[in-house]
Amino acid sequence: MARPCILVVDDHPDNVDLLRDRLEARGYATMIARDGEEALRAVGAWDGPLPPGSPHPDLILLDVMLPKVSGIDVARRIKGSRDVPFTPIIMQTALDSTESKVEGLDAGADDYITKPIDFAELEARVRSLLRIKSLQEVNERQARELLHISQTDALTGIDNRRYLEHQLEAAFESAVRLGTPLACVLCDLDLFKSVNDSFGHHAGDAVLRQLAQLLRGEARDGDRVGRYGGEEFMLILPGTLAESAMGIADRVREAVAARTFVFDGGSVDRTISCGVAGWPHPRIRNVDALVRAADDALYVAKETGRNRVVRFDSPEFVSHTRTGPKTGGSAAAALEPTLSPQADDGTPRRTDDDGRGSGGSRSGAPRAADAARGAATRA
Ligand code: GH3
Ligand code: MG
Ligand code: MG
Repeated sequence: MARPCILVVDDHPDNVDLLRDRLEARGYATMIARDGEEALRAVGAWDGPLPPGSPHPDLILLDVMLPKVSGIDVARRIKGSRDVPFTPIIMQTALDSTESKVEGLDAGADDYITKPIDFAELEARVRSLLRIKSLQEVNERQARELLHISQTDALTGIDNRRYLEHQLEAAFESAVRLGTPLACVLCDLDLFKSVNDSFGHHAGDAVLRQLAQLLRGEARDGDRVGRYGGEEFMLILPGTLAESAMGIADRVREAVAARTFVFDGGSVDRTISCGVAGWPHPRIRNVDALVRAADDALYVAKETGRNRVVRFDSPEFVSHTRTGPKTGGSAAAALEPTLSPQADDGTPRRTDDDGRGSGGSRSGAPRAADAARGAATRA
């Protein structure tokens, strides 16, 4: 392990020399700052964060009386800065100055030591704070890992449903605030059950993993791709009109159709169907309506033959909704609630939670709109 590095902040050259020599003799690396400004620069709290990879002290030994910026202000600024990782501060105070000890601790110092410095005591305090720092780092790493796990789909490694919904909420809010368009694409593997049935679950899992990577590869910076459930994936496309999203979804559809998915012991070709919806749209006033619209469009894509992209409210969508599907009769009933009159607050009113029926081939999987409606009910 690298030697811990201590930033000695003191304007008296004799003190600096003494502290540096003693600390280095005990195996610590040192950095020196001779005033408050230099100290703040050394940790990236003066004019912006340090460039990545710059040396950063593990602990700061800070004098109270300093030129330019006082030790108290240095402590306050370091502890108040989001750019500076947790760095313990030991304040050096005069023996008789209770006031500056209190002020230093209140400003964020983690400990203090009185002058003249007793080196055995200083070393013990340094060791103790470095222990706390490494525990803190373990905690932070674990928190980052937990956050990542809570946002990631375990099978495919892309965003999970919970995180997608969070991102979609944020994207929708931002679209409404800035008046920029937002598109949502739901993609569902066609006849995927037969992959499991013919080749086993491990083959199905491999297909899902490869599809996730393909979708991620097709996404642009700023887009989000996640697994919405089972064999259903969502693309969130900020700044994209539904019409442009149709082009993107069709490119993705073609890429999937051209792809052969491989697994242990074989390979299989599959296609996807996509439903596209976008804001602004007179009937899409919130995230639930957006997801429901994309899901209704996906349903029509399935009903009209699969390996297709359908946009919510397109002429094809409307005519299919009017005439009803050839099989099952479910789509018209399913769409009716979405297309029913708006509620007083302008949001589409869903009048029939069970109107979807079970015709068509999507009956086995929970529909995204159903889930979204469930979420809305819970909210
Ligand atoms: P459609 O074209 O109508 O979408 O037909 P489909 O066969 O894709 O749809 P269906 O809803 O009948 O079947 C979805 C299948 O997806 C059934 C389920 O076992 C499978 N599936 C869902 N999640 C996973 C998973 O994590 N791994 C594997 N291997 N299969 C999964
Ligand atoms: Mg499917
Ligand atoms: Mg499905």
